Amino acid sequence: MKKARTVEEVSMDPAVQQLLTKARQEGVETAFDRADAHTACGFGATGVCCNHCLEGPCRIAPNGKGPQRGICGASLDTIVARNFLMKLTEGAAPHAEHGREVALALLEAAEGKAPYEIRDPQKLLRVADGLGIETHGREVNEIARAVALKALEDFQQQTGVLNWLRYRGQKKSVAKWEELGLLPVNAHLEIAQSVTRTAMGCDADPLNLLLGGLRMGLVDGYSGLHMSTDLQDILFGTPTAVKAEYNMGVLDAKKINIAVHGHLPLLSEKIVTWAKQLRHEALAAGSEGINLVGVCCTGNELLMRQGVPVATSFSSQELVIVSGVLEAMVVDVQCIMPGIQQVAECYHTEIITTLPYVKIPGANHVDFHPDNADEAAQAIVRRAIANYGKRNPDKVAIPTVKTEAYAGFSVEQIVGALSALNEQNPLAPLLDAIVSGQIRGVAAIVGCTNPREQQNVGNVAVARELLKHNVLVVATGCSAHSLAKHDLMNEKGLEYCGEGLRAVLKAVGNAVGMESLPPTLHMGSCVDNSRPADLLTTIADTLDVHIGQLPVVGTCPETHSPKALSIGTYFLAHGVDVHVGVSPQVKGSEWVTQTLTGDRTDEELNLDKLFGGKLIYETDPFLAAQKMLDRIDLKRRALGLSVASDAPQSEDTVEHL
Ligand code: NFS
Ligand code: SF4
Repeated sequence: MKKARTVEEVSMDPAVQQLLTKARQEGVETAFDRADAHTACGFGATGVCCNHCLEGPCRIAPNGKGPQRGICGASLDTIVARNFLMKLTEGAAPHAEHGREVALALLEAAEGKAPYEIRDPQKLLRVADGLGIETHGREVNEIARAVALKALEDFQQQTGVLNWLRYRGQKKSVAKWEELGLLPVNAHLEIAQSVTRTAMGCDADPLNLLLGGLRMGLVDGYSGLHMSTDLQDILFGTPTAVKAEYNMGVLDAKKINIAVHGHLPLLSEKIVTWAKQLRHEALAAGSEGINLVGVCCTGNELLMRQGVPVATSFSSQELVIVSGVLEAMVVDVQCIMPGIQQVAECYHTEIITTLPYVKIPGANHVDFHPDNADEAAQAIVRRAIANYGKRNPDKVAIPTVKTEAYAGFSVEQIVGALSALNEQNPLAPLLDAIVSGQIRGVAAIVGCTNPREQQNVGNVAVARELLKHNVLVVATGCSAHSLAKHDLMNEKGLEYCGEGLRAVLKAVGNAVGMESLPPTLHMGSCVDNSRPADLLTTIADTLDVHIGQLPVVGTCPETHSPKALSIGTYFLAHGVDVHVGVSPQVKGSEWVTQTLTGDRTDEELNLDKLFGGKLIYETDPFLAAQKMLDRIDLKRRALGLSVASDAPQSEDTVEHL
């Protein structure tokens, strides 16, 4: 058995360190302990194990020893590419389901069957317009219904192209995908076809399988990210800048604490409402009120629109319970560790599942549908109130750690702030700064934390290094939690920024009455990766270039989730370079690896040649940042822009733009 890591080796977050120490003292096992106990299987870790039929599992040793084909004759490259496609499908499917769930809720709301209202009618009009829906002289609910039906078409139509791709895709990229025959028809059809092509005896061509992976990236991007964000903004409001608190110190021993965890804001928005309305019941139970805290991306959704504080990110989700003050953890879908139930059983916390397709043995279930949203939310809040009396004071220990951080940077908010500098042409100040080199490029830090990795270290180190070199950093998902907790979303983090970047952040901040914009801009949850994508589309269209020509990168230093891979693939399809700091499990095939990383020297196609962007796999955050800066400079040169004097001259070239 491997040696257990110390709490400092597990996380750089002092609150996580304190609670993990407490958990270990109380004999409570968490994901960090299980990560120490597990040894990764070398075959699985390199993608060479095939389990797609009952003849197998077949595994191919990449060192050439033993059988070199599966029993069916599948080659090493086929097996690795097929496994990779399966991962991308597992990433795209939950995001597409997210889009569909929200579309259904919008439809029911518009038809008066679900208790939601349209909080941003202006966005509704813009989205309807973009989708080619007539808005003139029509009622809000009538337009909302038409938008919802257009969204649902993207899960039903048998011919054509995803409506959301036609609407949100950059025209130049769409033309490229069309030329390659990659345009998805409907998300469900594509996902079913993807599962079919990975089934035994179907697609065996590694290149075709990887192209199938790109389709999954597009499905994730348009039926998952863009659709979810657009419809959620319509229903719950488009985020504006908000100051909120992060980390375990947001728990309140005097109040009834409810953690909302998962991804869909459909239920959690209602819990916000009912936590306020049932306050008198909480007071009657002897508490000082109800305190809602967020975990993972539900946390991000509520943070962005409601300023609800965030307790923690993915890898430390169980530790919120270890504080001993959590009356209930409500979960919907995605990134919910089944382990929360074992931890909850050591305290008084009730785990409440809410979707019929996401249950956990031992947890209680309150069935949620948009039409019973109010009843479900009330029932959940009342359960939490009832649990307050069961709290064991001997087990209560809340770390005092918390940080203030800004969030709420939707594209609308960013453009709004920029227009304080230039009302006629809001993007001009940003573009001028990029052209002059004051801002060297833009990076989106996305993705997760991972119990096998030292929590926050990769996310924070990559961010600091990029900031130092004047890269404007935006962030989403759990990586945004890492940055917020370590002062990269408040004024303190400005010390990490290079001079040029700091001057721009201050100038824009001053124009909107702040001392400065924060060093990194929180753009939301993982589905909100649509927001940086929209920003890039706007910038590229203004400059009349392809998104892939812009000096921009995406990076997920600490990911655990296939969703991060499918989001990354979406950006790769645009020609954006994407760094991943955790192995994407393709190393077993040199062919697959080099096709993705653009390192193949033969005349055949690779990602870089096809789209002008490639996968960068690098576990060391400093080297990763250096490689990203290198690519940023390469793209600056190709655009004829100045390059910082400290930039190394790369031997790399941009192949296909
Ligand atoms: Ni994204 Fe959000 Fe967090 Fe990772 Fe999971 S919560 S959808 S997958 S772990 S960022
Ligand atoms: Fe083995 Fe082929 Fe079956 Fe995979 S599909 S388990 S390689 S026989």
